[in-house]
Amino acid sequence: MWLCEEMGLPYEVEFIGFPVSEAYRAKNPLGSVPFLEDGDVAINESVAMVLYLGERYGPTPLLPGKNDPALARVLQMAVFSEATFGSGMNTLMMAKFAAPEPDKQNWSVTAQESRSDTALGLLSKALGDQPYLAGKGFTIADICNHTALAMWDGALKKAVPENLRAYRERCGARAAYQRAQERAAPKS
Ligand SMILES: N[C@@H](CCC(=O)N[C@@H](CS)C(=O)NCC(=O)O)C(=O)O
Repeated sequence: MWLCEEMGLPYEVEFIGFPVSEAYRAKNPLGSVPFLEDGDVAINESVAMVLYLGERYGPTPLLPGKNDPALARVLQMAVFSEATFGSGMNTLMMAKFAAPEPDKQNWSVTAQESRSDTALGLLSKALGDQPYLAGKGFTIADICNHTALAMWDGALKKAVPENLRAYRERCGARAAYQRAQERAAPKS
């Protein structure tokens, strides 16, 4: 949704409840969100979705072209957001909100927290004192990492280094993000 807003692409949002319906599971056997349908395309995995949309409906400055030196960094950090930083987020949220009390800080949870914390350190280092992960320009890598970061310091209430706190605010202040938020969770 955020990328569609950034690129000015029209889109429709379908809200689903959990547990998901059989009809939804028939489309997406994982039963997870997000899920993208675009003509004959029907895919899960948020990073694949933003790369697909950027490529299919670009060019866009949010996804550097093949000769742009920023391309490798954008791909690296987009994949990192889910494959490394975001990969433990479901486990940590289930431990925090659903696990029985004695299991909330068991060995696996503590190990995952440590791995996520190491990933957070890499994210902070990759950003450094730049405004965005690939430098001055906002890209798909920022959409992906802002989302994982919002789970880390939002739902999980974990600490973040100062540069990432300011980065989260900077990304979240974008008009496109605000519009997507409004459509995802209308205030009225
Ligand atoms: N790697 C996937 C993660 C998808 C995911 O775990 N989504 C969560 C919500 S943020 C979900 O649907 N959880 C419920 C479930 O898996 O049953 C992506 O980036 O799209």
